[in-house]
Amino acid sequence: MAMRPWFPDAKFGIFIHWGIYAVDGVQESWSFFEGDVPHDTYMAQLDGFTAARYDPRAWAALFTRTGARYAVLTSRHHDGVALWDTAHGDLNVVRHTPAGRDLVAPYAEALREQGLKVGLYYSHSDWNHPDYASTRYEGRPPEQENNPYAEVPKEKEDLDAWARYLAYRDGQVNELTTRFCPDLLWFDGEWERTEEQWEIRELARLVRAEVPECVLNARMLSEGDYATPEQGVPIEPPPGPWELCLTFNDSWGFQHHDQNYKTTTQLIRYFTETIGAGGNLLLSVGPKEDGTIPDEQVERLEGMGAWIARHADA
Ligand code: FUL
Repeated sequence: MAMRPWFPDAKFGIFIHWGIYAVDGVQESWSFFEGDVPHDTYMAQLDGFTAARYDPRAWAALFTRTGARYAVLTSRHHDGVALWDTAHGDLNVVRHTPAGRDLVAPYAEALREQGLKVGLYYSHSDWNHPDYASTRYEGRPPEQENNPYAEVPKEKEDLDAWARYLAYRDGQVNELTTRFCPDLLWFDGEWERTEEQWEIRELARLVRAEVPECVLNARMLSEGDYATPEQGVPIEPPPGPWELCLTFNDSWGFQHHDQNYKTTTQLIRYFTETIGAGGNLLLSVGPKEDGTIPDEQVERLEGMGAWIARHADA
């Protein structure tokens, strides 16, 4: 499929890692998966997620001032907590957090009002879903004990559970496409199964039937439109369209203890190096649980925006 023309020219997008992990400021999903935080403690963050000062119009205005042309919000990370009132599965912020409302629709509306393209991140994998056997399947070879990137072999899969899981995932993706009409879907978590197990072709068909113009990242495997290197400009840029995703500090989401911020100048250098090599930069903000973006990130975005505005016509 031909790449949508807006994407390779977009140059700058904002990633938004927002979820219950912002409550305690722990790593998104991985903190419980890797045992840094007990599962109960991680899930107890549901009670502290308020979205009390969530103002997506202010987000969109900020992103526009920075020169960004699109944003990508984590609608559901590997922890399985959906930010919208999904009818598939029980785990979402509407039912289980004080936020108590759909956070995706106002985001999509606010971005569109300001002419920004609407991207949604969605993880194929859900480490909290009862039908999702994570990589910790029984009989796993010892050398793969701590390797989250290992694929689950076909013979280890409970096929009924897997069919239910895929129906759940497809149901959620269908809600995302029909309700929010994303311009871009940023899939993730694909490394845990094969393309065939994920039924990627069928999923792409489902997406394309609703939003034929939607750009898909390469974590949709062979159906993806562009490559997604992380955290550094590749020495050899990928052959087709690509996008570098990058953190301000060392965290995708909000982690108050992480003050290892790149300077505005360093971020501008990432930006120029990326676009000079033909990619887009997708820089990840980590809003707090109340929906406000940390000052350190706002300041840097404003600084980048001023630089981009000065050089836009150069
Ligand atoms: C990865 C995820 O596992 C990280 O948590 C983060 O969302 C990054 C952008 O993609 O695959």
